[in-house]
Amino acid sequence: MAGQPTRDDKFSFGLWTVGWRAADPFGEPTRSPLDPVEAVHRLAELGAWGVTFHDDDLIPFGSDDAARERHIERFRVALEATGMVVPMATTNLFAHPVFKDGALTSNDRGIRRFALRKVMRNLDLAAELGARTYVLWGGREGSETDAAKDVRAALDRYREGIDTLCQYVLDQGYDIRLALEPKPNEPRGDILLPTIGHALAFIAQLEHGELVGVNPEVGHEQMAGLNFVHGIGQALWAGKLFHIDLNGQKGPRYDQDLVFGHGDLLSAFFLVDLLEHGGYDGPRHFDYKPPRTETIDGVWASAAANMRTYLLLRERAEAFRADGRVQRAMRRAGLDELAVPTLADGETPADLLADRTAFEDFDPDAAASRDYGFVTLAQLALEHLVGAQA
Ligand SMILES: [Mn+2]
Repeated sequence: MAGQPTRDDKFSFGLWTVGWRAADPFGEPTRSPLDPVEAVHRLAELGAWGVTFHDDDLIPFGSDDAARERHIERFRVALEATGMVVPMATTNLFAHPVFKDGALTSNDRGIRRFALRKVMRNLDLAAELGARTYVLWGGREGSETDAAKDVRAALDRYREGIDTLCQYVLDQGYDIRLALEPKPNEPRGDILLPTIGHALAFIAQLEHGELVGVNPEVGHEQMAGLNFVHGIGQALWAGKLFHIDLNGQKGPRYDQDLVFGHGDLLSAFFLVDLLEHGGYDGPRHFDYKPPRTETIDGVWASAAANMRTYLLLRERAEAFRADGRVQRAMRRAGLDELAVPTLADGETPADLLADRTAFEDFDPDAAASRDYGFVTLAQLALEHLVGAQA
């Protein structure tokens, strides 16, 4: 059975996850505030490796310089005492009413300049604490009506903002890369860069695109009805999976932020299989919300559940790949054949035209009669997932 999480598993949590007080649009908080220092200690005891934060999670908005330093110092002491690292940091560009029409793409130019300064200030702290990834979730970058936002101008401003931040990182010599986090809607009616695909296309237009990747979240893609495993596959293929937010979601509805695996479990299985075998070596970061029904005991139980679910799925994915029947089913399905280039080494379009076996003598009906056996393979995956093949 899967063991306890260790630092080598690279599990990390946002301070805002376990620290969520469970206020929702219809109800007041059900839990008391959680001291970030307590969060660091408890997460370390549970086997986590890292902790991440928005500037305002650590330093309440509007704190003066002296108070800011005190908050940072207490946090630093907790990190040193526990050995926890800060692999990623991010900016709260959504909570304060000033950001009600967005931050980097607000129609108000002064707000855009203030937002850039807020990010730059927290980038300094991120670098100081050793973070290598800086996430930008543009939750308020968007609109409720198409009359209110010129999307082309907004994307110009978004690009200008990200280019400016990249230039700042380069000027300061920080060893930090930026990661954009797509989401289709909520809190805005429609959010800019709604999916992994939109974000990748945007990154291709940047001046320093090499410094910018994505931080996809399970639930965000599933809110858009998309296949998260395919999205992660494309982000890996593009060399752009800089970070990942793991959680659970039950289809297209509001952003549920469930415990990892507590939504689409089969997708979670294939996701862990892909992360473990697809060359991703970054943090396994949980961005979830302990349900509003839970007390602080349930908060820690849910944090532990995220990590345990990941380890169980990793164990099942390894057993799946090691099973001889699975390997035979994969060959029958043609997975190895898909890895073979369609043209031979050095073959040109003219050579392909000259190859009669490719067309004139090709028998489509015979080829169409192939049985791929995908159902057998899918069932083997399911049986490994539920432990029937353990
Ligand atoms: Mn979410």
